[in-house]
Amino acid sequence: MSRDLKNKNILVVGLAKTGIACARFLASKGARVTATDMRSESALAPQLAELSNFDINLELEQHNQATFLASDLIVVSPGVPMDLPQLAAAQQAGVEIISEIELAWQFMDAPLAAITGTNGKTTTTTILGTIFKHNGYHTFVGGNIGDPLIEVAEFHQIWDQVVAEISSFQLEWITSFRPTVAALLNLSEDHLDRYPDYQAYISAKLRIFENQTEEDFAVVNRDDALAWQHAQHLKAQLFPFSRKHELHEGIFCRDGVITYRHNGLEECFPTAAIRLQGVHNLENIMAAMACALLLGCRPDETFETVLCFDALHHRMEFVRSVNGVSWYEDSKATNVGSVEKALESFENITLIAGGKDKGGSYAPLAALVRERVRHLVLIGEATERMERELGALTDTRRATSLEEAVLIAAEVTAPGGTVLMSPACSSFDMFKDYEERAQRFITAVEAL
Ligand code: UMA
Ligand code: ADP
Repeated sequence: MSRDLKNKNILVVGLAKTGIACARFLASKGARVTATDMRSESALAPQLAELSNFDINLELEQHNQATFLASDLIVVSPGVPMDLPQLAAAQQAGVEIISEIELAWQFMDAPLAAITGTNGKTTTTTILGTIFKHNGYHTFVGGNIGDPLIEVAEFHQIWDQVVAEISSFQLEWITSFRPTVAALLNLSEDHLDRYPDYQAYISAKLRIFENQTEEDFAVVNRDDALAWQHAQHLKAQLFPFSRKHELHEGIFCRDGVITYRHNGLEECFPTAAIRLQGVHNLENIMAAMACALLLGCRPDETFETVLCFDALHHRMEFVRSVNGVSWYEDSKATNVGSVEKALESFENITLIAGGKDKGGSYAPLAALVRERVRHLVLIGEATERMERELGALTDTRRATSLEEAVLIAAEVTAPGGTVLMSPACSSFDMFKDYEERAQRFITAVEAL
């Protein structure tokens, strides 16, 4: 599939990873490209260097309404909010507006497996990409996971399979984006600093199924009541995965065996030798296996990959043991849903949490905090609200830095306990990103 971009006036909004890749791609297709970003030339110096060989107009430190209105097409980066007034005006004037994944889709020839959900996207996307590669497919893995999806079309390669991690932000401006297999892992509150309410976030996520037809598949978590409820009226063939229900059509786990059933065919896989820990990872594995098998992978190679797969960094990762206390780092747990899974995985916990508040409720953690968290150490902007919602349930302390939180946790945790940094918040109040937060935690724990 492709469309003619030659001599079209195209505006790229946002000039970080996504915008740079889009501007490069559009210019290479002969479009007249303008790129706009609220940041200054000096702040964008590294990004602009990547565009030095391309003829691209820049409009920096502003979003000029006239440019939006004069464009034939606008391509929006995921980090740009949908309610930007210039976008509203352009939409009203009939200018075509798309997201970068929509542009990528319009230039993609390979089957597309797209993974969304509040948690587990990166893990599932990575497992699936690895399965495809192990099956001998030339595979592109990208999207929210890091490499913009448009790169699939940029480098003139012929791909056998494309695996995309898809966020709600990326789905906001799609028009025809149509995955051959789309997976919805779960739904819980997140990004309420961007969306007016939870329903708006859910609606954005569900758009992953919007353009699918009965030829396509929707892989959905049967055990997530909300996801399952929303999946009942999809056009695509529904292919559930479950840890709790036996399924006639779908993939499920019972008594240590994963069973895949499709069109009367059955394959069984014993789980005992799987290295990836945690019930949530079993869900990620089943979702990835369903996508792979539906897209033609061989069962043996598929499961071989699963058996060899280890946890990704910063997702419930063991750091070290000190004086009988185990220290775990789960910096990627930036919402309540992911912290729930971490708390379910341990007992006798000292929980280090907090950071930049995303506007959701912490109340869903209350029962687990009461039952399993002996000490709660809070950091960052969310401290007050977390203390209000959870502080009465356990011994709760405040720290002014992550390093201080580590020292407090070391002091209060008895041998046999677990210290878990699983913040339930994003990191941007105190750190560059979740990786820096993880590294600072690891350094502080190593220093104990
Ligand atoms: N900007 C404007 N005007 C605005 C808002 C932003 O000009 O009104 C500019 C900023 O100054 C900045 C640029 O837009 O220069 C930022 O664009 P971006 O946030 O889309 O950044 P990218 O580097 O292109 O990263 C995006 C995704 N970022 C977000 O969704 C916020 C990356 O996901 C993704 O890996 C990348 O595209 C490649 O696809 C990150 C993320 O945090 C990891 N995602 C969220 C999450 O996982 O929770 C959804
Ligand atoms: P995402 O890309 O959706 O943020 P990751 O795979 O990066 O997902 O994991 C983010 C956090 O969510 C980590 O703390 C991880 O332990 C947790 N997690 C992973 N898979 C799941 C799942 N299926 N359900 C709930 N939490 C999960």
